[in-house]
Amino acid sequence: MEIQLWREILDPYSLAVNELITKFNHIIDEYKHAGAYSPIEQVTGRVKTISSILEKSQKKSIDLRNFEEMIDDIAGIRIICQFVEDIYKVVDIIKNRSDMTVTHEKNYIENAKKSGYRSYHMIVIYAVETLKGKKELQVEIQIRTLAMNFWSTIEHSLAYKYKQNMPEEIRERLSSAAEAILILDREMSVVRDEIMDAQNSFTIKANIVADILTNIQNLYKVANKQEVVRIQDDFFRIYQNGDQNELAEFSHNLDMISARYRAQSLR
Ligand code: 0O2
Repeated sequence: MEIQLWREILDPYSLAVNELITKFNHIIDEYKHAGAYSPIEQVTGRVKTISSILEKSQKKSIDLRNFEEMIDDIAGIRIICQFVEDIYKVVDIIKNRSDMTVTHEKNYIENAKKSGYRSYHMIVIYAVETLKGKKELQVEIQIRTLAMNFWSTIEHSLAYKYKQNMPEEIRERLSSAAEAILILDREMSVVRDEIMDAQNSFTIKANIVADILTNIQNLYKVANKQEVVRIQDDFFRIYQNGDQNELAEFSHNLDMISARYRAQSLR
């Protein structure tokens, strides 16, 4: 097949990957703006290379005329979570979306692969709009924790290096590293609530501070300078005390002062 033809076939997959990365990043933003903990930590994506498609087709005896149907991970999205519990939340989010339909699921977390690989895989049908019209594509979404991702990245490069001939010693080490990763994920789950509380209050505080700073900045344009300097000093004092409730109350009062100035400027 000519390179130009490959490009035409693979272009919509690039579009799907880009759109989905944007959409999943938007979910992270929505959680952040609501001051809530996001079950998604990071999103990446890729389109399989032509050589990798050819390699997989050969390995699985796939007729190249049917490769789009037979290879379900031409477009791949990887979602990284902090905790195992988050993975199932992301699975639910994906199942409830109206812009993709789940066709297959593989839970390699409950049923780890022989290699020790753990991850949750979903194949979804996702539609993109091209100049030739709507095209429905298969996209593989891999969802895993930071720890699982660490292991699988290392295993993937070693498996690539050794192909079928991975030395037994390395295989054993990888297997015990997979055990360690499993224990690490379990430990993390135990302290999850505490970690989430800390992260939540950090995000809420950061949002309050951002609101206060925006208000003070706007007040400089309309209010008496001395009053703004006094407000700013009050803010620094409260900020240094570190009390979140006091900061929230200060932010609320500042909102009212700003509203008063806005009303005055409209008169
Ligand atoms: P790449 O280079 O990541 O794209 P199946 O026919 O269902 O048994 P299939 O179609 O390969 O096998 O599906 P599966 O098992 O769900 O694996 C799909 C992808 O999961 C792989 O894509 C890998 O990305 C990842 N994966 C699966 N098993 C392992 C493993 O043991 N170690 C690591 N590191 N990753 C794994 P590709 O096309 O193999 O590779």
